[in-house]
Amino acid sequence: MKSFVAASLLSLLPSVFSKTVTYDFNVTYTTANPDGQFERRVIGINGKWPIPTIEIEKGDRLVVNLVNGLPDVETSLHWHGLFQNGTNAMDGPGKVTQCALAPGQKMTYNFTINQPGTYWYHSHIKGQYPDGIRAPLIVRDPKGPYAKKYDEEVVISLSDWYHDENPPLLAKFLSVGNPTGAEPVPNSALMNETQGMPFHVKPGRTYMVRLVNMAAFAAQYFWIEGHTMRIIEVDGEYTEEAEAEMIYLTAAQRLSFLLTTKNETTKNYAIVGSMDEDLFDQIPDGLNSNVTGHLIYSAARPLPEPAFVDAFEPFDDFTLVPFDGEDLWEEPTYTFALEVMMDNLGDGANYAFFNGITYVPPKVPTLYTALNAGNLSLTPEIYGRDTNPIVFKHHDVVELIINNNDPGKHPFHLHGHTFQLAYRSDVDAGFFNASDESIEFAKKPMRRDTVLVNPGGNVVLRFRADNPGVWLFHCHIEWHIESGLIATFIEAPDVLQKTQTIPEDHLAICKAQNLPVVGNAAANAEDYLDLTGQNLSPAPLPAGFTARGIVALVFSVIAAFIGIAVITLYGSQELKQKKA
Ligand SMILES: *[C@@H]1O[C@H](CO)[C@@H](O)[C@H](O)[C@H]1NC(C)=O
Ligand SMILES: *[C@@H]1O[C@H](CO)[C@@H](O)[C@H](O)[C@H]1NC(C)=O
Ligand SMILES: *[C@@H]1O[C@H](CO)[C@@H](O)[C@H](O)[C@H]1NC(C)=O
Ligand SMILES: *[C@@H]1O[C@H](CO)[C@@H](O)[C@H](O)[C@H]1NC(C)=O
Ligand SMILES: *[C@@H]1O[C@H](CO)[C@@H](O)[C@H](O)[C@H]1NC(C)=O
Ligand SMILES: *[C@@H]1O[C@H](CO)[C@@H](O)[C@H](O)[C@H]1NC(C)=O
Ligand SMILES: *[C@@H]1O[C@H](CO)[C@@H](O)[C@H](O)[C@H]1NC(C)=O
Ligand SMILES: *[C@@H]1O[C@H](CO)[C@@H](O)[C@H](O)[C@H]1NC(C)=O
Ligand SMILES: [Cu+2]
Repeated sequence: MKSFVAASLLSLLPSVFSKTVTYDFNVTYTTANPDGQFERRVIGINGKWPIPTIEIEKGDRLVVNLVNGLPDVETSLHWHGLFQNGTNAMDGPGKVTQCALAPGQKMTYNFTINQPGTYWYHSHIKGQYPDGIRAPLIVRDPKGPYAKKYDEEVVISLSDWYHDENPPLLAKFLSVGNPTGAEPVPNSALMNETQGMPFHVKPGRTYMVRLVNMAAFAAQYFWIEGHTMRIIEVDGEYTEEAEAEMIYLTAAQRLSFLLTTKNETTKNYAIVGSMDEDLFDQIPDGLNSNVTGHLIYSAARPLPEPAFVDAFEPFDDFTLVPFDGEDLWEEPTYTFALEVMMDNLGDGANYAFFNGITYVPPKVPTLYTALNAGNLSLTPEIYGRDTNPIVFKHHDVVELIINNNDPGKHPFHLHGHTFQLAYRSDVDAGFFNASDESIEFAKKPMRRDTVLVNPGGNVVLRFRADNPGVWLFHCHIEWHIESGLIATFIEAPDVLQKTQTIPEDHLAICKAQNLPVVGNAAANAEDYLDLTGQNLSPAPLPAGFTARGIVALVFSVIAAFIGIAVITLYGSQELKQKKA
């Protein structure tokens, strides 16, 4: 009897002690020079950059009172990796779960966090977070399985940095002048938003190091000279301990490891991050893809330069095993494939596609459509052709196959869930072949929310549709978000209608901008099946044009301009007129 009382008291403790952590954030411009090469305008919070790391404990409520103090552009915040289970409206992407905040507008994000682990938050408005509005979000777990195995914890972010602001880079990237879709290459790699980060350690101790890659584009290889890392978490999911000498972290991925320091303090060690140059179409002269920090045992001793490594041989995250030992979810009830492709459209620019569709935002945030569509909410068409809508029923076991028909690496991210990585092919394996019996799925697959897909390869992911809501699935290379590599998953909208509503201050954001809050993707609230006037991507290229043709064309237009090949001008005029 006594022990029963004690146990039930204990189970009450979390709710008794859970607290509300409140931040007041005014998004503002400021200046910074994180790589020591160039001072530029950045997007900060409350006049400061880097912006605050959010720290909270599992079970706590996070309240962020957000003001858009930028005079000229809109903003919103997304809490990367948090499931927002029951609070879909707090997820953050503009035109998906809310209207973006116009200059001067304010709203409150307010939700509880029941997941421990390493996360981050960033603006989810086109191309904005590379300009600085990104930081770690740490959910501590004093009762977690590894809590007693380390003495201290510390966060280290990895990122990339551009000297130019995103809007002009984007205009050049997504234009007829860049028909091959070459992504702007960062100027520098950063570690903790700086270079030369000092990490002072004590001998004979164990640290839990939380790594977060907040880059716009670059994945990084990461290692600490003379030390082994013991991986215990990826993207908020605990794993069985796994030893690694080198880690590969794509944009948006996180990973925690235990690091036991040496007993001697006679030497310091380089901590190295190295951007994956495979991602870059060309390596600009003078680019240093590396960033160095130091594990400092003794401030009196020298800080060594990193040694060169001959080959990058990082730990393969596919081999990780979840700490809870959960088996592969068998017998999917909903299986579908997304084919990744890059191609030009009629405006000559290079776009990214899932199954032939490049994402274009709807007129009404997709969540608002789902909540107001009655029993038509299960009909994908109402969400608009180019939002790439896919509807799941409650408790579906979803199997998502990604076939990468592109020679680039892509880190795909799902909002609202972690997924099991059942299978990942090698480079150039082609499309996933379900009848190939030599393919073996992981029996206890690692779960995470962002996964690397190899060039020309495929992955098979599984998750349960147990979180009613509207969740984006997209590549986390910011350039590819901008060129449309996004699909919209609408999960159990019928259940959503019975359980969730939109806070008044969110609706007020839209209303003050005269943006519709009901209706289908075309803002038609009378007839949800009539999509007349919906936002659509540019029309396809006229038959016979190829990316190469456009390169030749652009070149000849320049030539024509200087009076050599006047005739090709006709070609370019035709191209412009075909733009939808
Ligand atoms: C936010 O910052 C901007 C720019 O500094 C300032 O003009 C504005 O008054 C601030 N708003 C609030 C509510 O603090
Ligand atoms: C946050 O939401 C909770 C639960 O709905 C509510 O009690 C609380 O007042 C809200 N806080 C703010 C600052 O809006
Ligand atoms: C990295 O930056 C974060 C946020 O400012 C800080 O909490 C952390 O201690 C830094 N890490 C190291 C190793 O200094
Ligand atoms: C460091 O010292 C501790 C305690 O004396 C010992 O248990 C441990 O094995 C030593 N570690 C190394 C790497 O020598
Ligand atoms: C960056 O590090 C890699 C791996 O050690 C090395 O191959 C490369 O030369 C380094 N780059 C520079 C500019 O030092
Ligand atoms: C949807 O709801 C309408 C009106 O509430 C009803 O007439 C119609 O039969 C329903 N359709 C389906 C497919 O359930
Ligand atoms: C898929 O695998 C089956 C069985 O190995 C094989 O017969 C078939 O040719 C494969 N299909 C493709 C498109 O490779
Ligand atoms: C969401 O919460 C429900 C219980 O309310 C739970 O069954 C489900 O597993 C949760 N889903 C996620 C993704 O957290
Ligand atoms: Cu991509």
